[in-house]
Amino acid sequence: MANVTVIGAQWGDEGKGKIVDWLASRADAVVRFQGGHNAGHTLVVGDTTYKLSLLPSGIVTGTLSIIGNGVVLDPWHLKSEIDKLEGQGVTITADNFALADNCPLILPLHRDLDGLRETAAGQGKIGTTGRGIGPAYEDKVGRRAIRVCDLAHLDEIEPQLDRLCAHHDALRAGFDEAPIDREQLVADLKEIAPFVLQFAQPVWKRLKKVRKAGARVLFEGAQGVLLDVDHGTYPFVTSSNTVSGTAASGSGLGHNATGFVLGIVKAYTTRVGSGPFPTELTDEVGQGLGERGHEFGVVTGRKRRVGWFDAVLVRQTCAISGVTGIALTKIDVLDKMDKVKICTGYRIDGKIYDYLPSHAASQARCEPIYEEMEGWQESTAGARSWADLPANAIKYVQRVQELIETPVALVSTSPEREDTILVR
Ligand code: 2SA
Ligand code: MG
Repeated sequence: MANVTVIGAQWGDEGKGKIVDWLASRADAVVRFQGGHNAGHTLVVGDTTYKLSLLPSGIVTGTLSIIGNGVVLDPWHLKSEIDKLEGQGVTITADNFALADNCPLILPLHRDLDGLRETAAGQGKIGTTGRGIGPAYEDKVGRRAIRVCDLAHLDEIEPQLDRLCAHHDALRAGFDEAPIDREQLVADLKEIAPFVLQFAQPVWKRLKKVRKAGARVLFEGAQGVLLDVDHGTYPFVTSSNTVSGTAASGSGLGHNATGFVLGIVKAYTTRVGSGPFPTELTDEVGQGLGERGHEFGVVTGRKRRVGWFDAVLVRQTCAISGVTGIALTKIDVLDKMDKVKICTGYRIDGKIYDYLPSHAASQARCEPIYEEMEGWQESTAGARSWADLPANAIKYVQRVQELIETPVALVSTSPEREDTILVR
């Protein structure tokens, strides 16, 4: 196996955790390159379920795990996630975990601002995870972030704090919030600094060394391409680039490091948070899919919105992200349905589209055009070979592949590691 980059090709929650875990056992290093602790990756290994939202999935198997510079890091969350995993028997040391020293920090003031804005927006809210992701990225791009490396130099932090607080105090005043308590912030940072710094280093150097030794690197994307800040359903997106190219810039490697780009695609569609969703089902069919698929957010516990498979969107995200092949997940959730539908185009204001246009209000007016297929009454759950699948399920997979113009490389038939069909 050469390097592999795993990305979500829909709105996140495609089942990346399982596939990444499956691949991590064959990789020498696993790298997170964007997002923060807004990700929710569930790993089921034997009898144990691990829920990760920040650490790379390789951590569970002891594979070298790296958080790259493209991630925004909440240091207190890092500690609590590590403590929790250690409680489950996972060992985490500087030997198997490295953190980019140029990662921007998510501070309590970012979480405050995320919450204040969402509350103020009312019906118009984005439906964020409330973890301060957006405000932290704003400060990174606005050149006023405090980064991991600054934790080693807190005695020199005042000028940086001046810039940060000038910005945030003005914003907070607009919400009638008290200014930042600088002393408290510095005291909190001082307390957490030694814990974070034991893992901090220039990870681009570590990766360079690892690659020189011929290691296979697995890049673990979070969220999905439709949540990409450029290419997603803007403004209902997250604040990072979720496309495969970010694996390079978000870890300090050249674009040629990304290798095989594996897009994770759910056999139907889900979305958590607000924003357009052309194939959304608000009836009992959607209700059934949501229940059978256990569609609840890992981080926030929110109920996910559910709909039919949208081939238009996935064709677009595969193109945008240079997807080499897809892993089709949760096909068993479609078992025992009379008919299954696939969206093949949109009608917007009377005009037919074979892609999702950029304009937000037009996206919200998309009416899906469906193709209907016969369902299958047999169970696909736990199938481990192509021959285990019912004929109509095979037809469905083949039709998906044709419509998205990208080969299916894997089919996943349960959360279990081994319930995976290798197509090629
Ligand atoms: P944010 O918090 O600023 O990144 O939110 C902005 C939008 O991005 C969506 N988003 C997600 N969508 C799906 N899964 C995500 N991770 C968790 C999970 C979510 C959870 O895997 O279950 O537990 O709720 C994730 N993270 C961000 C978010 O819903 C907003 O639409
Ligand atoms: Mg998730």
